[in-house]
Amino acid sequence: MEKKYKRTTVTSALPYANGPVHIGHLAGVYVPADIYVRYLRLKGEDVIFIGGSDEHGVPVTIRARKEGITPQDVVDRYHKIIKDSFAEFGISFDVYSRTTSKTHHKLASDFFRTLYEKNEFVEQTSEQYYDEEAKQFLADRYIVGECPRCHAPGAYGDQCEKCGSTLSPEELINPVSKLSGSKPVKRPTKHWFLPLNKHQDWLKKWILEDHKEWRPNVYGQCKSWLDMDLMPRAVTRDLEWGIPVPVEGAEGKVLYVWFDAPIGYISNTKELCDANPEKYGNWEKWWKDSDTRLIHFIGKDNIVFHCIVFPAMLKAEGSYILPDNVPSNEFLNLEGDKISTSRNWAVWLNEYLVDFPGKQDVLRYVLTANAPETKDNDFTWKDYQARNNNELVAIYGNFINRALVLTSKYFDGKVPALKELTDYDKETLKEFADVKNRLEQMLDNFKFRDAQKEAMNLARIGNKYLAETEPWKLVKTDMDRTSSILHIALQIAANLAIAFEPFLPFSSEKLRKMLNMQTFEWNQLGRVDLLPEGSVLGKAELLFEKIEDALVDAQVKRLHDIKAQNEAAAAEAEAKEKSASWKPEPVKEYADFEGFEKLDIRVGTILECTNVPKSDKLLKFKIDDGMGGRTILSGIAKSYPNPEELVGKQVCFVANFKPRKMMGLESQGMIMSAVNSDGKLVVISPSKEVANGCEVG
Ligand code: B3M
Ligand code: ZN
Repeated sequence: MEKKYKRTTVTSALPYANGPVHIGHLAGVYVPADIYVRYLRLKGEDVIFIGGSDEHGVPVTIRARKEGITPQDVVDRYHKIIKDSFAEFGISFDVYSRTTSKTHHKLASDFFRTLYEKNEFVEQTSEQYYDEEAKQFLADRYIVGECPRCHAPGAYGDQCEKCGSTLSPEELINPVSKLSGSKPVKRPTKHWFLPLNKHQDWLKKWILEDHKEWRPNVYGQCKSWLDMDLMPRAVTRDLEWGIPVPVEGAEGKVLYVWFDAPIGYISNTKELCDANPEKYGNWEKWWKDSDTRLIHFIGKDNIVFHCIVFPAMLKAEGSYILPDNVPSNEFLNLEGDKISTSRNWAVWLNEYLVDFPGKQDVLRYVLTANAPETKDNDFTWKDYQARNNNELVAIYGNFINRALVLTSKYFDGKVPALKELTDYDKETLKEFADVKNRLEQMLDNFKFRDAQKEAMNLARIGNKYLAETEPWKLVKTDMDRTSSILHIALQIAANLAIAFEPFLPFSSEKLRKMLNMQTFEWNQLGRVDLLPEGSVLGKAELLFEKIEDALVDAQVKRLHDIKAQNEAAAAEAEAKEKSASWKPEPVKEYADFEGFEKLDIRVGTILECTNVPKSDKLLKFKIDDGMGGRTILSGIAKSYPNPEELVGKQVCFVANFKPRKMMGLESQGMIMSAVNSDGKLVVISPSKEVANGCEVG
């Protein structure tokens, strides 16, 4: 339902302050939110943009334990890094605060108490795992054990990272506490639950009937939840890090991070308004006035919390408005693989800024051009380079540069006069008449990808206009015509500065200065009298510069190296796992001596040992067998990455196997080896040197 509104509260998911942010965060949440907010601001609408760090929850405590520092140290470090990255990328929050703030602790605590006093919770005592050595209840992530589905060791109490199954700690086979390594025991503990089942009916109507306009991915996920029976959800935890549960009998318990985090949006609004009441007014109007529109920008893994759980909390409290839309993106992959913090498979914003200084807009552009609005999408460095060189530089930048340089050269840097319009001029300008409407259509519907494409189309029109009218040639013969052409080109440039502002704020600001534009409003879009004749332009600078191969090749190589490291680490872990659970094979049935005697086993010295071309399994051995020598092929290449290390060693081999051909080579026997506990093969040698060709028996 479209609603009439007076102001808009825009929130963007609060990132966990347990690591820096990467391009996936930017593409999924912060760039789209920022585009939207900048657009509304340009339109002169009343809007606030709320951000902040999510500083509670188990991941923070895990990181702290790993590094031997306090959770507060962890969040202090990453809050700063994240906040700085956002500022550098021009994410224009009105406030970026944190959930460890005093304001938030009080507000979240009061919120809980209100619901408690209104009887909106149900209390339930259940058995939970407890670590008797560490003397504390165990969060799901603190319990590991064998996965009940794929039987991999080391699965977490909430998820097996091997097979991806969602688990509960009770399902783990042989659970162990990560804190002390001891076996956890069950203990009763009381918690407060939000009975989502009580809210199911109105949620169903509110989303499935009244918000059919939500993005299909969001609507679809909500529907699959609402088609099932919703269950009460625990909103408290036995944990030390968090906001204490403010009721009696809740000692040692804190609010569940997903209960306090969305309230962080409200706390941060309050902090903003309290600090600057003249500008922002009372915080409550942003959250409790039915003339306010509330929009949450989030990633797809947060949909249920923002569309079902948080609205149920707000409704239960009673005085708040509900979100009008929750534009959620799908995921961005990197070079074909899922972005992963633990595997370091990411482009970290703080690192990007070091490697590509001043190129914030380029990344913003590429992430929007490729935004995962309706499905997961892929970021590749080649595409990044191509979009910069072929679009930003070759179209937008080239057009602006030509218009400004020609004006400076032939008209002394002053906007030349419009003398006369040709049909072609009129046709070109006509394309601009409707630009404002077209862009609004897209932006109002959160179609940022399409909107940016449309803006780039305008640049394309400008570029084509100059290419076809060729003012650099006309200047010799027809100064009047040149004057008109550049006048028009400059008006197009002014339009581009406005149209691109939400997407490429740094470049728009640069262009605004180059064009010496005083006013800068969305409403001016489509007008062709933005730069009056005679007005003096600023200095022409390049808006974008070409990105050379070396720069992106270095990034691809970095990722390549990370992948190789990850694969080596995984192989090592797998081998370790294999040896840990290894047991000798059961002994085979009795065999008779004659059977054994048929095999002719001898000792020989390895003279040469090399890889067989085009085979990753086979090694080729030249053996001194005391009888003139022989060649044997053996499938042990994976166990001996440096085959030359075997040269000079004696080995046992079966000498009387019928020769057979492999990869076009004849093998005369079989090298004997032991299969080790890690699956690797080890060749068998006599314990002291013996004569080549002697028998083993
Ligand atoms: N911190 C999860 C995340 O970063 C969570 C979002 C909270 S929004 C209130 O994906
Ligand atoms: Zn599993």
